[in-house]
Amino acid sequence: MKKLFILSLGLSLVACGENGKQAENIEQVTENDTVVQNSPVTIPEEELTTEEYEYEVVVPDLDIAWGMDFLPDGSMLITEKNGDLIHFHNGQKQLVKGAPQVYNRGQGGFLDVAVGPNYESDGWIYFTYASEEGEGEGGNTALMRAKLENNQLTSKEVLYKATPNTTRGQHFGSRISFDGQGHLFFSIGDRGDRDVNPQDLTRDGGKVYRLNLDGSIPQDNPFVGRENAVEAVYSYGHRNPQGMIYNEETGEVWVHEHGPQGGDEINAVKKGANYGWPLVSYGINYDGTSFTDETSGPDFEDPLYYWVPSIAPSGFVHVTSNKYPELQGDLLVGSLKFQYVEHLKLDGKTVIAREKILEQIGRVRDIIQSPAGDIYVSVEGKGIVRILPKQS
Ligand SMILES: [Ca+2]
Repeated sequence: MKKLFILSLGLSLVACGENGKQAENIEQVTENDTVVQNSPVTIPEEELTTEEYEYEVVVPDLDIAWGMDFLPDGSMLITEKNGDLIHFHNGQKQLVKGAPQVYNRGQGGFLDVAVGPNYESDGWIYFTYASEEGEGEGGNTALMRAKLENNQLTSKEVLYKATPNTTRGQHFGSRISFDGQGHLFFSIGDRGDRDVNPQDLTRDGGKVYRLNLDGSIPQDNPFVGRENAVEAVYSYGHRNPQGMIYNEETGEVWVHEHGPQGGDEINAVKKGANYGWPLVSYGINYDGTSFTDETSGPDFEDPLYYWVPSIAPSGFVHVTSNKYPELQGDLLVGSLKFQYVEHLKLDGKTVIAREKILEQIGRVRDIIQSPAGDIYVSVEGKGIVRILPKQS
């Protein structure tokens, strides 16, 4: 555990997780005006409140709509895990031709879609998916960009393909975000090989990656020039990030990631930082045994927030829209396991409350805010729904 320096008027909040571990949040404790420590927060299940929201189904009859994004004309691109790319336009679903060939196994398949930041001038759309491309049996996560012309993907370029291929079905990631400064971030999970991949900078998996929009490697990436390092890596020691946002207020990319049993995390991604998996964690193994006694350490970046028990997070939004005043400035996270959307109230970078919305809606796979400021949620077996703002 890191040492805490508690001085004069530091605001302290103590919360007990179900596993009996105690977390202290020392908010902006300072020593000679230097921020010393900001320990991770957890809020126990008993304090999770519920709030009712109405919703309407916008795109019905989808299987596992893994990712979605809006084009400038208000139409929507939707990835189905099985490999289908759907263009939802004027209330009609159209199957787009030329979608990437996906390795549909376990948690792998067609993953995220993100319309590029310069789409109106360059037409680029970005995709992540599990791919069998390259040597060896099985697959690994790939990033492609392409253009949409006459209901067909054209100008396809594979910008990244992780190696090696493996037949393991776990932890492909993956989400895509842009930082508004010409970079693309995407995630790849540890591929079910936790003791080999996440801590090894020469291997893919268990990482957050940063590329230029054309797929080239930014020369100021943290491991450029290090011998045998994967130079696209921006941060490491991650388990399986399936939610990613660019937080415009802090200028940071944030991810959430699945923990083992307990220990799902929200991390603010910092250049070159190690997020600790599997050396430190607030979780335990699924068989109840502990794989590490350490929750924190001097070489590791602490999470901003962690969940015990795990909610199995997928999809992540930082709400900037003023259509939902009670959500504005806060985070929304989908729960696959408990089948709701979690609203995390933020005070700066500190989570101060948890609220369950869309209770029992189904396994929540993705959440986005549309350019018009509406919030859309992808629910497995149901389709895509829009959360209706509360009438004042
Ligand atoms: Ca961690």
